[in-house]
Amino acid sequence: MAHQTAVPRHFIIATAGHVDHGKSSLVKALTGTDPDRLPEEKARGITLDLGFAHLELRSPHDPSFIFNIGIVDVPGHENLVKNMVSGVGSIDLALFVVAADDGWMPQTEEHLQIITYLGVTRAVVAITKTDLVQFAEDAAVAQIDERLRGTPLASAPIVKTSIVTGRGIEELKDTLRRVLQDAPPQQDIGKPRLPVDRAFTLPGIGTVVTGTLTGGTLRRGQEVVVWPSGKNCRIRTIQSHGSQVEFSGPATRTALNLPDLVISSDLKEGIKRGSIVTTADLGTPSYTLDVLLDRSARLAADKSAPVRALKDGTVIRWHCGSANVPARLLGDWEELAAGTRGVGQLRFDSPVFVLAGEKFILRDWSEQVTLAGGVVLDADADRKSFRNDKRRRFLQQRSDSVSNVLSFVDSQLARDGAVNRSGLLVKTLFSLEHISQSVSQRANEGKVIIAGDLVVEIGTWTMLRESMVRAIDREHEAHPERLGLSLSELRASIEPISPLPEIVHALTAALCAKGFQRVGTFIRRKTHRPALPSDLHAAGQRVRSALDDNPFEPPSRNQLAPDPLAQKALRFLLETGEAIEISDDVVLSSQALRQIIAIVQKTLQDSGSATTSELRKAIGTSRRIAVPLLEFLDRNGITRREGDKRVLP
Ligand SMILES: Nc1nc2c(ncn2[C@@H]2O[C@H](COP(=O)(O)OP(=O)(O)OP(=O)(O)O)[C@@H](O)[C@H]2O)c(=O)[nH]1
Ligand SMILES: [Mg+2]
Repeated sequence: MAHQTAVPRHFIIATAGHVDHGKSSLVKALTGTDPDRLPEEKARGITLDLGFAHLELRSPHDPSFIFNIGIVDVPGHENLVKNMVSGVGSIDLALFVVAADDGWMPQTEEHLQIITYLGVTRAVVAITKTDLVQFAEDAAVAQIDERLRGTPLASAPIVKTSIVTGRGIEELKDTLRRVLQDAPPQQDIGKPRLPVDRAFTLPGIGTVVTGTLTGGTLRRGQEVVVWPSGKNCRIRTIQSHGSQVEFSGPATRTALNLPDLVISSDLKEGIKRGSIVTTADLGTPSYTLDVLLDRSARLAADKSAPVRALKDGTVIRWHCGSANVPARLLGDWEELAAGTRGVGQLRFDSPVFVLAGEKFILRDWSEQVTLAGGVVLDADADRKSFRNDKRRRFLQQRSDSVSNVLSFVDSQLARDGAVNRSGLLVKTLFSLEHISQSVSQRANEGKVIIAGDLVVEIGTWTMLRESMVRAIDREHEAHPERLGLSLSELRASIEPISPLPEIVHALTAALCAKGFQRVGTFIRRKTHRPALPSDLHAAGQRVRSALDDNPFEPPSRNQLAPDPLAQKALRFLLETGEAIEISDDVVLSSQALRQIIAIVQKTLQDSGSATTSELRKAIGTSRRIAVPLLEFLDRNGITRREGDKRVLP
């Protein structure tokens, strides 16, 4: 038989259910660990804060297959829902607890809504305390079926249990195994985040934080950043389920020793519940999020309590991961009704670190009720463009497919036109590999152009290229005597549309590959031949003949071009290279310069070196020309000055 090694798969389970329904007792029966760890919890027999336990199960089909499960036990009390919410982010399965003698209660309902908002689709329902009822069991099952109908948890298996008789505990384990067998492991998208749910100090060890790691792997010795404080530190050690480990991956309860950090009641100063440990390459926190909100239709089902208003401008509490932060909500609606969805914006006084695609819960300011769930559409939203059409289209496109990477790429490019590839969708729940594949797909379809680090939407690319071509043609038409459009004017021609400097390079290169040409600092159509416009013809001829009459001894620049018309004509000859500017005052025809260079080179070859006066005689010109001319030749590397002589370089 082939040797099989056990492959642990990591999952996170959280309990859910009304106060006193037996959640913690069930966790203890499953794992042997009492999740109620605080003395006050033990004294009062109630869970106040999150508790944790570890359960290892083997697959029914393949005993070498190990489920390594972190269990988060949540409090059920109505005043402690805020603590419950901080324990159920990124869980794989909800262990939904309903006491047989009590049935469906308010926090059973509220917890169901919360885990549904957070996108949890797997659950196992445990009916507890069956030893206390004799005939009510089937009624409990029927009630649960009825309450779960139409929800993502409608097909959740129901197991009848009692911790007094031990009934159903093994069946519950079997059921968990069966459901988890089909659950996909949480993805490693290369973006590790650890929302801190506990932070404490151990003597001799220093600060330790715990949380449910998601999205990637953290290693011992790795440099991490803690938001929103922005403090950097190195992970000294990592523990998972009580053992030291080298690294920890997604869906793992993880404890990090971060000795350099201080625990602080102020998130901006240090670390505590609500902080997030991540890597520095994932960007920085934001003060503004664009979001899609979802209000459960079930809110309206409870006739005893009116549905809380969710108006544009409401101040609410935002719960995401372990964070619980006040925010102002702006909406594209008067009041978001139960059973509807709507796009809104959340504005924070202190920044939050979150990725687009992450789900969250909104609760009222006084922490009494759960108002809505939501998903982040843009983690770096802009307050100024809140009501503009481009943003609306962008958010609509994302709302329609919040987990589709292509839709995110498309919406980003439709809004921004051109983006830097390396920064594209960093603050989203997509891996760099998926983002890059999507960009390549769109490039193959001809929908985007990739130019270096730039990705440009094809419509934007075409529009920018056309406006560049128009600018060049306008220049050719207005100034046929010039070489073309200067590159700085070319840049200015598209700056109002796209300020990214790289795009000018990319577009210039594309133009030069097809029909255009760079000449020095100018760009022109290849077919463009600079020509003197008719009104400059006569002036041009006068300048040319003045240069040619006595080519080695032409008149000074002022005499050559005494009026604006002649100056324009001279500028044309200089730009096209027909004439060369030797100094401010001296201009030669390029033909004369070529002849002079030949004479100078021959003289220096023959005699090794020559003084200014010797060279002047050899050329046959005056001192007025010779001095600046030889300086010009020095500057251009044709001659070299040695004392009062010139030599070949
Ligand atoms: N008879 C009986 N009592 C149970 C059973 N399960 C739990 N209990 C009792 O119910 C009470 C509440 O149990 P817990 O496990 O603390 O309930 P909980 O859901 O964790 O409560 P909170 O965390 O405060 O919401 C305790 O006194 C338990 O002993 C059961 O199967 N049968
Ligand atoms: Mg409890």
